[in-house]
Amino acid sequence: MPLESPARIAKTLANHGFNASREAVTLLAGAADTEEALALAVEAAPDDALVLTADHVQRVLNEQADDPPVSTGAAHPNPPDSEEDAPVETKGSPGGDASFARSSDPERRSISVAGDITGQSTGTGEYEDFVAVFRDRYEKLAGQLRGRVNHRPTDSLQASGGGTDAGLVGMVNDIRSTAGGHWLVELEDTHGVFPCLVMKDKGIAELVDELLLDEVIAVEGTLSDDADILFVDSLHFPEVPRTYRPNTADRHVQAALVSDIHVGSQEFLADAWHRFADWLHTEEARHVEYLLVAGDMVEGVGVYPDQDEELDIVDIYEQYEAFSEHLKAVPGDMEILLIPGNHDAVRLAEPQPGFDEELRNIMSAHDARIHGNPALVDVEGVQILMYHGVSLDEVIAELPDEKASYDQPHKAMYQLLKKRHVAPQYGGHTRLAPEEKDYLVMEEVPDVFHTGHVHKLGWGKYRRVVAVNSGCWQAQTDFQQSVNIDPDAGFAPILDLDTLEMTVRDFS
Ligand code: D5M
Ligand code: FE
Ligand code: ZN
Repeated sequence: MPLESPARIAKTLANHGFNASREAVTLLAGAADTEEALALAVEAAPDDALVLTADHVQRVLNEQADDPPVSTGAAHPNPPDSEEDAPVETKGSPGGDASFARSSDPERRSISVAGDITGQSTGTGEYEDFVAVFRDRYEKLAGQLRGRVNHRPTDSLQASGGGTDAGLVGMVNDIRSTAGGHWLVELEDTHGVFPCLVMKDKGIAELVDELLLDEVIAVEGTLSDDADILFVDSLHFPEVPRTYRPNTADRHVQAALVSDIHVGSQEFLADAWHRFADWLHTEEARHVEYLLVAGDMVEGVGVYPDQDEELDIVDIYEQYEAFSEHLKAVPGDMEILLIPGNHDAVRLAEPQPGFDEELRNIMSAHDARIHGNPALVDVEGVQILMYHGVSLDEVIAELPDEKASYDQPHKAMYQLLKKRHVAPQYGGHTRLAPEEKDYLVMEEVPDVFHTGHVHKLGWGKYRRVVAVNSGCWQAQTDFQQSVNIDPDAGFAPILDLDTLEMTVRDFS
């Protein structure tokens, strides 16, 4: 049955607990994108509404008509998300001009951070801590999903009886293909596990491609005759609500979002970095008042096998001293915020705390703010989720190319937004530090999601949330050459905080 059929629309609405007026169903059936209109109408309807009226639907359709299509960056002269790999629009002009002041009086600036592990770590590495962190993840993400399905705990499903409709919210424990080519997804909640079968000929089978272990999803379907397996009809991710409207700053002000500087590596591009720093001193950059760095300040030591052969500075402290010198080239009247990455001298397991006292003292240039990875940074009202991005390697390895690839790193970021977790799958590339709570859950929808790590530049919008992966300042390493990673080095993404438009400056 096509989604546009009135019967299907009515059934979908009923699943969400709504009766619908005939006019509402007709309006939805006639919408340009019925699926989106239906989802929006359900989301926008008041919680206590029993009947979805034509009014509710009309309001949603009007809004849809007003909105530019998402994921294209609308008025952007050089559309992000385009398939071409020439995302850059402007060359930064060379040369410095120190004869002007930054646009604004520092009194108007505001920056604060939430969700930072720094100084809060309680984990002892014991088994109980793993139990606690996964329980917290489940509780938080299940809380986001519960309203959407009529769910039961795993241990009471069998009692509902064979053949009945049932729903379940659980953490993905196992994904297997069956001999017949279907998918068996085992979901776990705080009561136990339950097998869920996704038939290969169902439209939702392609969603199984997007699943990662340890993420939390909801499913609905019908129980088998013995009530020991659930045949899945629908599958839901925690998601960014389609109705989400990002926050913006009250004035024209910009932030440079960079990462992966890798000072200390022979491939660190000092010249490109200094062209960037010089540009920041020019009039053209007078609105760029914030510099956010999403990890890998330095190359580090012993991060990867044979890395020492490519080191320019072999001592880790000297690397940070050199980084601090390069940071001094940036104007002192900017606000600077740093979080660590996997090359930095903090624990590798996530969440990573900010640099310790000794390193802070070395990096004291310009009083940079130092936080953990991830960190939710509020810059003049805009919520910027900074995360270094090690899990992107995992998402790219596990998901099909069109959903996540090194050439379009922002699409891998969309998957994390959809799952509302920065590093869902535990045990591969991503190391998880057991803590009392899961700092890696996106409890709030960010307005901007800023990552690095994969050394590729890419940006786009996912349901109006800006996702930016910022490239790097390090030329291709031998390892990257051996696996054909061609890094985007020497670019600075600049974000307008009042409009959330992006411009990328080329200093390569
Ligand atoms: O990693 C930059 C990118 O390159 C990221 O996608 C991981 C990958 N990379 C780089 N070196 C290695 C080695 N030796 N093994 C596996 N993957 C690697 P970054 O950690 O930011 O330098
Ligand atoms: Fe890096
Ligand atoms: Zn990295």
